[in-house]
Amino acid sequence: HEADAYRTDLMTITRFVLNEQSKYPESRGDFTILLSNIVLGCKFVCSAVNKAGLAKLIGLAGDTNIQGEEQKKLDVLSNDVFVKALVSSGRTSVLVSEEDEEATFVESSKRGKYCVVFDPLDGSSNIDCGVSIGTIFGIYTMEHSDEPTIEDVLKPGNEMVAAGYCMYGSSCMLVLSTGTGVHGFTLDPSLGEFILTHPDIKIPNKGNIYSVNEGNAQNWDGPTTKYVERCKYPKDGSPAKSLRYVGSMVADVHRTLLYGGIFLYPADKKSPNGKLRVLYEVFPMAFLMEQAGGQAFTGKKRALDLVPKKIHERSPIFLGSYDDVEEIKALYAAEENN
Ligand code: P6P
Repeated sequence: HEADAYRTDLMTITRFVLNEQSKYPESRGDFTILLSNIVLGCKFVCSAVNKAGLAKLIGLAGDTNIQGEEQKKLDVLSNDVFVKALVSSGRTSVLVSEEDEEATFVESSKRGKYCVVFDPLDGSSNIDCGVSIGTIFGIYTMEHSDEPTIEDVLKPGNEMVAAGYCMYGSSCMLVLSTGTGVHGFTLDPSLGEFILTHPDIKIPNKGNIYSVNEGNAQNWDGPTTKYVERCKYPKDGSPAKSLRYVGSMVADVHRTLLYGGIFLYPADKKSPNGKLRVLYEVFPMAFLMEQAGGQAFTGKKRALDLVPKKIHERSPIFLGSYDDVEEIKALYAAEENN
């Protein structure tokens, strides 16, 4: 019973996805195979990140190790692992990675019905100081059997069928949604399995944390400036919000998802489209936030309704607790009207 040291009804991520798949009798298990390859990539990166300090994996690209081999930076290594795992899964046709200028078109003999957009190691500038980093991914299905083209990944986020991230922190946690809620799985290194630890995550409707790089304050536009002012000096006598900013999107979004609050990467005078990338940072996190009962806004529209023109396009993003995002939407709407 519960008091046993070992729970015996281990719900691994694979079993969980197979349960989901059983709802679609016609499904041939393609998604399960795709996901198991994404999971393989996450396990590899988790192991490499945890060893990085010891194995000097964090060296800059161009260093050579004792075998005189070209020492790859961890994000380059992670990208190689994910691309190889996704291509060899035989379930993908187009891949977009933050690390690759151009999209990868899978050779016809290995093509499948999914297109995956991903950042293999987001926040990698934080590796050297041991701050949590992560992998972010989004999945589209290809609706045709012709030659794949770049149009197959230049789609609005509202056409994504699944999205998730894996955070490499004090524990390795994979947060996933296939469109029926958000579920968190923690890696048990002794089993090498991701175990369901956070079923059906829901973000609190309102939070008392705001998360933004205040260092950009001089460049913000009116609505963002007003909103952050309200967080710090509330007019209605409510307590001021806390500021929490890790500078690693996966860590900041994961905290927002579990504790509530709002994460902002606004446009500013220097970067009118903000900094975060639409396909593999904004869309997956917006997908998860909506599935968890929150929302994601670009300053102009619902983030998932953006239609990217380029694979590395950026967008401002405000995401998190439903009511908190409503407030900043009202400030942008008010500016529109005057
Ligand atoms: P800034 C990390 O480099 C990253 O891409 C995201 O993970 C993070 O949210 C953002 O940039 C931090 O940017 O300008 O605040 O350092």
